[in-house]
Amino acid sequence: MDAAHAPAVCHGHRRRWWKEAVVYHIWPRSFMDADGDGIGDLQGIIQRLDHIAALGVDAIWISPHYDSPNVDNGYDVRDYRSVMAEFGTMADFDDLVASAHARGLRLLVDLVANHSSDQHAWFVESRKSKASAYRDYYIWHPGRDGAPPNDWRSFFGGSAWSWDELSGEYYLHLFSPEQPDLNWENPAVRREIFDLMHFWLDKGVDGFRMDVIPFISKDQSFADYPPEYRAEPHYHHAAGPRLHDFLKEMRREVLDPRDAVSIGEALGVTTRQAALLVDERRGELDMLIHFDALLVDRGEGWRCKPWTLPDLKAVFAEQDAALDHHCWRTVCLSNHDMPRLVSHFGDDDPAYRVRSAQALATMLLTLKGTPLIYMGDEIGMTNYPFTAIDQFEDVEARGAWRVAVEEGDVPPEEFLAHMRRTSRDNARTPVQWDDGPAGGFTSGTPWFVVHPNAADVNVRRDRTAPASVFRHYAALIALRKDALALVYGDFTDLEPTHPALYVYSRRTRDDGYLVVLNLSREEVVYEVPEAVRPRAFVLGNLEAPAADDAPLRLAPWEGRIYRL
Ligand code: TEU
Repeated sequence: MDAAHAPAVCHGHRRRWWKEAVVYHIWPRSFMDADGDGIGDLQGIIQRLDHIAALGVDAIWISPHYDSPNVDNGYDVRDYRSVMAEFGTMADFDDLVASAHARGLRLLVDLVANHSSDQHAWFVESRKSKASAYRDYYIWHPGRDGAPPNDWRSFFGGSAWSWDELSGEYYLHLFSPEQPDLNWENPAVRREIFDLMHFWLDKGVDGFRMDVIPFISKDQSFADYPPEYRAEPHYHHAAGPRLHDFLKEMRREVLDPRDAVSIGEALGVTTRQAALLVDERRGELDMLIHFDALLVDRGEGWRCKPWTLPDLKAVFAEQDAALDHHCWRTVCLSNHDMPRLVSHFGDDDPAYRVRSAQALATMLLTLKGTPLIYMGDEIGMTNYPFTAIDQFEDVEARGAWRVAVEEGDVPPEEFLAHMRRTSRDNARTPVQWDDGPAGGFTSGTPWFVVHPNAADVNVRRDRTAPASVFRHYAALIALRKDALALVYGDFTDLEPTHPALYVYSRRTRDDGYLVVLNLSREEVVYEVPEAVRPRAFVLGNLEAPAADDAPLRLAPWEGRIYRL
């Protein structure tokens, strides 16, 4: 059916392109280097657009491409209207938009609007004096009794307030001191942000991924954390009093008039609050990047904690209960802040790496929501074997080390054991394109370590291997294109407590699929419940099962999709 005649509603959901889309996320610094300086760039992305298009995805989101001193790799923006020099020029950006669109790929950019760089002209002016016209662009406070105004902590270690010697006040930074928080209470700041969004929409971008957007509204009493939030302050920061007003204004001023899609990064948003942010009748955001699944094995800060498959399944079940047909969501199992997908939820032992990456791909592309694929996961790239703190590049890792090991009493070995599993740097090693020097990422010296397994795990090899992660992604995406039930169908978890299997159905009134995933190293025998007797096997990561395969006999990390 052609789109013009397609019904505008499917199974109770308003049909929108971004609900049916699959999004590919690029962290430009480590994607592909075209000019040999060792740093990924926009021309590198253009060179590899055919790889992305071959996956069958519909849109690309690029992490920040703006001019930045790179204290936090681009999430500290110095100039919102220019391109980071290492990544190229504005002409390269225009080229990227045109080249992506020519392949039917939409382009989303990252909006980092909770904070800027301390080198942004606004902050440079703001800190000059209390009388500066830009003073109220940021959040200044005289402090209380010679100490910071409250107990708020930076996500990167230490107090969230820094004393500014020159102008004699504290300023707020929920992230590093080089990332001062913008003051959204000031209408001029909101105007600036909306204007720069128009600037990029004028360039042809199709929407935004919005960095820590729930943090933009601050409790103006600047009181200490309420006791119940002290251990998990992100829940406090994400519940500011004017958040919904600010988002509605942004929607009115920018997103609706330009028909731009919005994906809010939602650290600290509870599942119940999520519904308020994405209910389409309220006019705020289109969808969120939810953290409960990503953090299912995370203790405080950099610590990991044990998790079970039922814990993970409970997250998706809870989301499903909270988000009705007026709401939409993403499925995000990895990104530039998280460990590698196969190392996190799969099994990166060479014996199971490919198969478990394929099983997880099946989950990512058949759960309910718009799937976000993080670069490199489509070939099953793995965590890096870090052994010492000086191998880490990330401001978060270094800040955590300072607080835990240098100023605290955590033994270095304990810190490193956790960090190997949780560090953001795992996802930031260069994409491995082939088995040549630097994994084919650059002809120069790569800015960051290349994984030692690049000779085995690389795009060229994976795409032609008998068992390919890439081809499995492509097959799943192709299946999804023709299967509205996998997009809009009801989600039902059939075995919420099973320790190894994830079994769920996706059903509309007249169509349906059954997904059976063995997320373990053991073979599992499974009797499918009467109510969901599958009619036909559709897709799996192993040989098609025999027709009389009942009960199902699932090999380690086997994933199958059946038609109901
Ligand atoms: O991330 C916010 C965020 O969720 C992280 O602090 C995350 O919880 C942590 O890194 C997990 O280890 C966004 C960006 O995605 C991140 O790259 C930036 O550093 C951060 O905001 C500040 O802009």
